[in-house]
Amino acid sequence: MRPTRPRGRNLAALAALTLGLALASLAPTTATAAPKPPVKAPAPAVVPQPVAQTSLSGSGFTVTAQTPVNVISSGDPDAAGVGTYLAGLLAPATGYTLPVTTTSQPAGQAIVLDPNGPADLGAEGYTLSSTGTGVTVTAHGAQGLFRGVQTLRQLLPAAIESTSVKPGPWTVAPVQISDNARYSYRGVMVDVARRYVPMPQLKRYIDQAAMYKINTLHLHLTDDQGWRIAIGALPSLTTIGASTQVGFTGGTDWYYTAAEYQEIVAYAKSRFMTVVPEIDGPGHVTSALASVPNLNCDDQPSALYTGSATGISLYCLSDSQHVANVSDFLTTVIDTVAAMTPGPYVHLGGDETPAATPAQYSAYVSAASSAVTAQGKTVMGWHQLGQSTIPANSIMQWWGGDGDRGTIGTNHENENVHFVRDAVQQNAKFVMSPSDHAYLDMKYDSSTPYGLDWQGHVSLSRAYDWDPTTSTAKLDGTGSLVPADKIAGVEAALWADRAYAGSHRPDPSTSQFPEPYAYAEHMSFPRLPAIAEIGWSPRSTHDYADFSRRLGTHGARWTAAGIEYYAAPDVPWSTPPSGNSLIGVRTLTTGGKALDVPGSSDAPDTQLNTWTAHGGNNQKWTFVEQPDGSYILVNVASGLCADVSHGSLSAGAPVIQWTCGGTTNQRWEVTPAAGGGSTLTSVGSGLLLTTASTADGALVTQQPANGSALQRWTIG
Ligand code: TNX
Repeated sequence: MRPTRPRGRNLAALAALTLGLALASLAPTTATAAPKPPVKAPAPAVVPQPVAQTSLSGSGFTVTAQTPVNVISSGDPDAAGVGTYLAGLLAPATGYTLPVTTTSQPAGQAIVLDPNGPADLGAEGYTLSSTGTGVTVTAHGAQGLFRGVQTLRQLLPAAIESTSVKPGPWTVAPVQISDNARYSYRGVMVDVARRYVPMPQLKRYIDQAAMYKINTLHLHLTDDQGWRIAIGALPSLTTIGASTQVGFTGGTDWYYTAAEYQEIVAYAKSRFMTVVPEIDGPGHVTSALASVPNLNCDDQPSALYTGSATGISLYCLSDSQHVANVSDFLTTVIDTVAAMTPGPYVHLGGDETPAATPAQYSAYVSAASSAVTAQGKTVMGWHQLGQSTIPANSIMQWWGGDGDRGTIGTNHENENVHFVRDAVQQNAKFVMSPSDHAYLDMKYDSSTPYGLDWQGHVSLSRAYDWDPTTSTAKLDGTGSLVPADKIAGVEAALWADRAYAGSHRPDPSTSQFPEPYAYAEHMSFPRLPAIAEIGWSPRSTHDYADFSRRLGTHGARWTAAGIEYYAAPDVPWSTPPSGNSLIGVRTLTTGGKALDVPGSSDAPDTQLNTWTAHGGNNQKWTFVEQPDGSYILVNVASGLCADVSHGSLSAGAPVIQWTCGGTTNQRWEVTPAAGGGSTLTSVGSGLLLTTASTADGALVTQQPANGSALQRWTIG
């Protein structure tokens, strides 16, 4: 027997887990059991975990088409907007248009949003009370109401996240909650430079992050591979600098116009999220060097860059004329960006500049930071920025990991440790993004189809298993470089150096570009909620077993919302598998020929065919049910998954085997077919698994439904 691979084991464990859950729900109850005590409803599964929560008796409050949303009058003009937002949130699944009114006299049987709570709730704290007679969220201002509304939505059934009308009933679990944020900065960074993210997808991601009380959106707007923000006085930055991204050239609209950027800022603000724009430098600047010749020492434009390397570029800072050029350039850019950014921060990057001398690096920091402070903004930067003089109150972003921590206090402390010490000496504050826990671009495990692994694999438990107060401490947790009172908060970072991989790369022969941002959802869910909980919840509630139990109920929410999450194998996902008998090892035959990996090949990208059925492992497929009820098909011989090549949406695209990732081009809906057998429809394309003929070696592709026997499979 060939050894089982880790990937195979994971999937087998997942299959066993989902099957186990299905069987448990079918287990008979014993007739002789003693009378049971009254069953208390399970504690609501809120993520991030609230500070204090008590389940109440009773059946809770049921929202109906007549339930009013009463916003209590206050001096805060944004409070009514939270009421409207809540009604909008509940509308798609309930089909209700709840009346929103501002009033000093709430009705009974209402959802009441009261922004007149005590000042000691702070900007984000709230209390929530849900009983049979209504739900009341109380806060000190609109922002706290908004955070409380995120909790309220999690007290409703998972189907509330559905984008189409569902039957209900819409009952809010009976509970008393008192809650507040541990840290005031809880961010997520999106690398729109390596991969441009179109507006609708960025807004969708903002909504997803807001659900977990993330309050800061850091946009990594510039890097070697692309410049994504229009600067009116420097049009070449977008005509030239925005024309590339990793793996692609020729873009004409891969950037945000000033109006679009302001639209993002406004959208984020409506979700009580602050935008932090990052203009990275003095490295990560090829897109600028290609657009503005006098930033180069020879005054010639650099070539554009579409690869995935880092540490490859530097502004010319080696003579006073070029320092002046860079300074003028940065002043123009930062003035423009700051004027469009209501939030207090501009992020100056500062990472990965192997070629910079200390003097060159300082020249950059000095020019860039004076431009920021001249606009009344606060400097943020990656922790390397601390090596230079930084303005008072700057915020440094720590991205080191255990490798750096291991050198603290030894006689070979590394430069990351030095830079942090330098910044602390300058009284800087810190946002913690330890790359071995909070980097959403790290693979979960070896089967993750995208991402990097320079910090190893970051499973869900690793994403959860850290604390900001020790993330710059020695490995034994003592001697934190950053004092606890200098920690502003946490940030998850969704870099996009490898946002495409293998079959997930859009098919260049079609116009299907860009593909939906499956990368963001697969890498962020479930890890972003883990980072969000670290930023919001008290350390005393930190408990992975409890977190994963609560989070397990969110899979059904994400499925309802259409979020393509990664079903981490150690989470008890409650989305019940349908109990469908297909789970397990199966064969697929049509006309006596079986779906087959030719030659028992181990190689990814091998096109599947059909061959006389012989019972070999290369004709056996493990069906693993997915949260949406579809299946992935894992070949027993190769451990690879049946996959529509390149995620193609075109008829005739080959069906190949590829590393399992659970993305939509690997999910198949099984439907009984008229005329016998079942069709397998690709969730990604809507086209059917089809063999070319009944001859041995006939190739398998996706095709539109045509009723042919070559699309009707017997699942044995
Ligand atoms: C390092 S950590 C970078 C980014 C890459 C990332 C990939 C840091 C501030 N810079 O340029 O995208 O690793 O994981």
